[in-house]
Amino acid sequence: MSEQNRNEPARILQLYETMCLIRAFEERAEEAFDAGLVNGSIHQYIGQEAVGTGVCANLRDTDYILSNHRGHGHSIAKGADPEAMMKELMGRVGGTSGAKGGSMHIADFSVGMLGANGVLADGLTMGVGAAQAIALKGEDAIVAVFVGDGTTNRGPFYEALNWAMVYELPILFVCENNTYASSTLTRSVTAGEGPVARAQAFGMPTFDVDGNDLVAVDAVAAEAIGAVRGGKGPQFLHARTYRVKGHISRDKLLYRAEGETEENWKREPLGACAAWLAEEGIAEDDIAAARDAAYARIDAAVEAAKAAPFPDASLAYQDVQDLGPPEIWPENLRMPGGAS
Ligand SMILES: Cc1ncc(C[n+]2csc(CCOP(=O)(O)OP(=O)(O)O)c2C)c(N)n1
Ligand SMILES: [Mg+2]
Repeated sequence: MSEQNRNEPARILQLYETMCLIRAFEERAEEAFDAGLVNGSIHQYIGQEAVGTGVCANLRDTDYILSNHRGHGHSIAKGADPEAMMKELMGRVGGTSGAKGGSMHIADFSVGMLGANGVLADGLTMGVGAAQAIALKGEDAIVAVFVGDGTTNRGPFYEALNWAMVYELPILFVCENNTYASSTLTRSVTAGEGPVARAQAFGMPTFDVDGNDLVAVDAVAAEAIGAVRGGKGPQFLHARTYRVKGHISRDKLLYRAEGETEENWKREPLGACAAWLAEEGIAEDDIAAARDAAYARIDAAVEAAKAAPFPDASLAYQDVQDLGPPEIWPENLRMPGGAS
């Protein structure tokens, strides 16, 4: 895409639709969770849609991403099929990970989505591994890794940044600073000046952006990704945003100040993007149509997931590694007749 096309309203309208797809997915996923259709827990991306969307809009199909526990939005933005994702959440046949992963282990290698991950910071080290593989094989691709603000207090964050710099790997680190780490205000447990200063300590070029502004994220991501692709080594993009929903869907937000959520809700990215599009001359009907199309697609995904069967129990051990020798498996994991 040429630089003139970057702020093209038609392009931003498409990205707005992607953000709506993510928003609709998260809302319907919560409804499905409340209805008892989803096991485990779900971490919603509501309020952060502009980050994943703006970054992935600048990646190629052949590029890779690594996600974290809050991975639905990253997956959709990279092109994963929301219907297969909803099936994964509900544990049905056709799920992205064969119904064995659930919300925190969505992966879709066909679109370069190498995996969400429940262990904080492990996406970073895996992303560095993927970037190292690209470098060794001489592939024309890059990796983007999404990491939360709280996770920058974990050791693997430093290992990952250090290794990436030492080997000048083709990787973009995207720090989504949504203000919280679970119920903790991240700044209250973080020494120093924060994620940007920490990345700079490794000599890594950094970018800082309003993560609720899709147009801004898109532009900054283009610059940062351009630098990675141009052989300038690892880059660090810090996106300031806010997690308007709870850490998990059942979080009652008791640790927040009165009015805090409402105040931040006024800055959520979809409304701001719709206003930008209207100012740029896109008809209200076209903006509404993009939103409606996204919700219709997700509603159909929910219906398809509900209608899909659960996998046959005989598949439980397929694709599962490292159970050890069958004789040490617990009784309830042994297959009838001793088959493995
Ligand atoms: C190694 C590890 N420690 C703790 C947890 C529990 N945990 C899950 S999410 C989370 C907070 C993460 O905060 P942040 O990195 O800011 O991401 P956010 O949830 O805000 O997107 C914690 C402590 C975990 N999953 N993995
Ligand atoms: Mg956070």
